[in-house]
Formats: sequence, structure tokens, C-alpha cells
Amino acid sequence: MAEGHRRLVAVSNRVGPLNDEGKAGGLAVGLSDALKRRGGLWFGWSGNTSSKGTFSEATTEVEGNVAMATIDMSEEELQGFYYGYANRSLWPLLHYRLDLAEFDRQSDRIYRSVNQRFAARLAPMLDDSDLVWMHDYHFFYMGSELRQCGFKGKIGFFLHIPFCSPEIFTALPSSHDIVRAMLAYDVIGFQTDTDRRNFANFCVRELNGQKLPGHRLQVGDRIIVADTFPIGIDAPGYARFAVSPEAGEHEEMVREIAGDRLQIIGVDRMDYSKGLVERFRGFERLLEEYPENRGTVQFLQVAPLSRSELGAYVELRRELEELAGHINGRFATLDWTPLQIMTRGFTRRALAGIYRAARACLVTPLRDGMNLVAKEYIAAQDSDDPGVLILSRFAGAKAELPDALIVNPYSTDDVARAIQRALTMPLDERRRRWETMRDAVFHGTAAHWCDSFLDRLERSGRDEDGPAGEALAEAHPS
Ligand code: ADQ
Repeated sequence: MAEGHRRLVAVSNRVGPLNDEGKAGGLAVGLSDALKRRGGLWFGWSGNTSSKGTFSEATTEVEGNVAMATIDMSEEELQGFYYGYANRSLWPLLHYRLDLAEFDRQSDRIYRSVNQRFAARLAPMLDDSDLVWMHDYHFFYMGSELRQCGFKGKIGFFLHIPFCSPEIFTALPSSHDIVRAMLAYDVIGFQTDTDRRNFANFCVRELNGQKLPGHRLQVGDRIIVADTFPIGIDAPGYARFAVSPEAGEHEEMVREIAGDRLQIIGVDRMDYSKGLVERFRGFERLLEEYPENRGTVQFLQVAPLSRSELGAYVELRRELEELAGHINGRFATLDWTPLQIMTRGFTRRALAGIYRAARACLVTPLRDGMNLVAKEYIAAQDSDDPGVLILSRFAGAKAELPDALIVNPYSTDDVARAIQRALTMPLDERRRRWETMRDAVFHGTAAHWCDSFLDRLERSGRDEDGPAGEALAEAHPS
């Protein structure tokens, strides 16, 4: 097949949507665009459980030159793989929350077997000329399982969430197994240089690997590429959403309700990595320390429920509702409620309108791979009167958006000071900061992310990389 026209095979836990009707996130936007351009297959979980689980018949939907193939999981697979190992062990650990991470042999076993089963189901659908691209922490072992099934083509992997420091990752009983399995990939992509370095340091310190020029790593006789590919949004598309009639209605509604008050917005899945408790405390500190804001600002936190089967998430919801009640009880007046929390979802157009009505957006995760809300907020702003982005130093997006007001989300005082600064920032400074951030968001789009990853994957194993998967120690002396 001609270069640049290999079939793309994408693998992610959830598949689709292929056509963005205003609901898709960065991953879906970037991938569906690339799949449609090259033709391809998107493979993953159907979202359903059945007694046959990963042995169930695959469901395939074809639209033009793209097929979407999905299989079920059994209830036991879903519990052990998704709720267990992926979200009770890996998610907290990779977000530096060793205190919340639980490790048990049973879910470790099921996680490996689901990876093996997904690989066994995908293998017969592949041709060695395909470019296979796996996504995220659900599929660390799947590349090596595909190799076991005999697949010889190129396989890339992208981690959407952080890769924690080796000191923390080694607490995972299977940390060595996971990283050794990841060496089956030809290219591993990370959101930031920090994540890439953490992974490389693990390979060096724990597996006696070595760093080679060109963001390559050698472990034993295996050489792979580990590089940084920050994910983006469809910025021009998002900017258009923000001026659509639906966005306009929502912007108008928020402005009408706010009246003369300045609106602050936060939009996050209800997840402990997003720093919501710390953010609420920062808002409370603002009202304590800068009393001129009492009655003149209001904060809307949109926080759709996520993984609500897990204890840590139930506890977080309880804590947030209690804290919101405490803050409102302490400061509210008959005609003013300082903080509102909503768990409902919005269409992306509606959300873009809400962003546009907000003078400041709080994106203060304790750890985040990238954080697309930060980029969406920037893309949605009105160039004549842009709002201010307050961004955690621990969000991947900070590397590309240093002109946001950067805060330490753990410091209540720092967050309060940044909100005060955002609320009082003169228009010319708001514009200046926003313009450089807009340029970054329009440059690092979802399409750019996808193309640069796939371009690196196509080039892997050639030139300086040497043939993939073969003994290369002699060709690349340290
Ligand atoms: P998430 O942790 O889900 O993604 P994020 O990047 O912020 O975090 O994406 C959330 C998406 O959901 C945004 O597009 C946002 O607009 C949307 N959303 C949130 N609340 C909504 C609501 N109420 N209604 C409608 N839409 C809503 C993971 C990683 C991130 C990484 C992404 C992509 O944790 O760090 O940026 O993958 O790689």
C-alpha cells in the first residue's frame, strides 16, 4: 500500500462517534477525522455486557470507508478490567494518588485476560500493512498480545493520562510487567515531556534501559520511540460552535441570570483528579479575603457524574455537595447564591455558549493528562471581550498555555488570589493573554495531534530507528 495510505486501525475502550454532532471529545474528533481520510477500522468495547463477554459476536457498523467493530464484556470482565484494575489501580496511581490505589491479584488477572481477548478478536481483522493505534491505560498489554497472535505491522500507543514518576509507579505490583509489555509498541506517545521523561526514567532505572537520541529508548535489544504529542481540539470547529444559535441562547441565558455579576465557570467530570474540593475552598477563601466580591460574582461548577459505582467517587460527590452547602449557607443572601453545582451534561454547542458568558474559567486539576476544557474555553471566547483562564500547574495544558494565570491547586490562597486577579484584570491584558493562547490552541489541534503521531509511527523502524523489533544493540552503540 502507498505510504500515507495504510489503513488505520484504532483501538480504544469506547468507540465513536464517527460523525460529530456536537458531542464528541478530542479523541473522537481527531481519530474519526484520520479514519475517514485514510479509511480504517475502529475497534473496542460495545458498552454492553453479556454472558459470552469477549467471546460474543462482534458488531460491525460500516460508514463509507470506515468500519466500527465492537465486542461485549461479561459482567465479571467489566468489574475486574474496567472498574477494578483500570479505575481502582491504574487511574489513581498514574494520577499520583497512591493513597486511593487498590491492588488485587484477581483484577490484575482479569485486566491481562481482557487485553489478551481483545487482541485475539482483533488479530484476524488485521493485515500486516495496517497501522494499529491503541489508546490509553486500558490497553497496556494489548500490543504485546497482538504480537503473540503473530501481527508484524506497526503498533502505536497513546497515553491520555499522566505517567507518574517511577518512585510511584513501582508501587504497582505489575509495574515491570506492564512496561516490558509496552516495549512491544513501536511508538509510545505522551501528553507532556514530564510524562515522557517519567516513562524513560522508569526504563532506565528499573529495566536497565538507556535513552538514545531522537526520543528513542533501548531496553535489552529492543528500541522504541517514546515522544510527546499533546492532544488538541478542533479549534476552528469549536469557535464556530460558540457562535451557533444554540450557543447564543445559552450565553444569553447565563448573562441574563448573572445580571451585573461576573460569572466564573468550571467544567469537569466529577473526578478526584480534577481538584474540585480544593477549588471550592479557593472560592470560599476569595469571599473571605476579598469581601467586595460578595454579591458581585457567582460560580457555576458543571460536574457530570462519572464512575459513580466506585466508592471514591460516591465519597467525592458527598463531600462536594456538603462543601457547596457550607459555602452557600455561609455567604448567600436572599437574592444571591454564590456557588451552583450541576451534574447534568450539555451539548458541546450549549457548553461553548456557557464558556463565552464566563469572565473566568477555573481549570485546577491536581493532575491531568492534558485537559481539553482549558482549550475549549479559549476557543469559545469573544475576541472583543475574552475571559481569563486560571490553570493548574499540574494540567498537561500548562505547557502550551503559559499565558493563563497559573496556580498551585493545592494552595487555597493561590487560587483565591488568581480568581481576584482574573476578576479585576483590565481588558487589554485579558486580550493580550488570550491572543497568545488562542494561537496555541489553533496551532495544536486534534488533527495536528493525530497527524504527527501517525507520521512518527509510519517513520518508525526506518532510518535512525533501525528495523522494528530486531536486535539493534550493535547498530546503536550507546
Ligand atoms: P477527561 O478526564 O475526560 O479526559 P478533559 O480533557 O477535560 O478530561 O475532557 C472532558 C471533555 O468532556 C471535554 O471535552 C468537555 O467539554 C466534556 N464535558 C465535560 N463536562 C461536560 C458536560 N456537562 N456536558 C458536555 N460535555 C462535557 C482524558 C484525560 C485528559 C485528556 C483527555 C484527552 O483525563 O487529561 O485531556 O482524556 O486526551
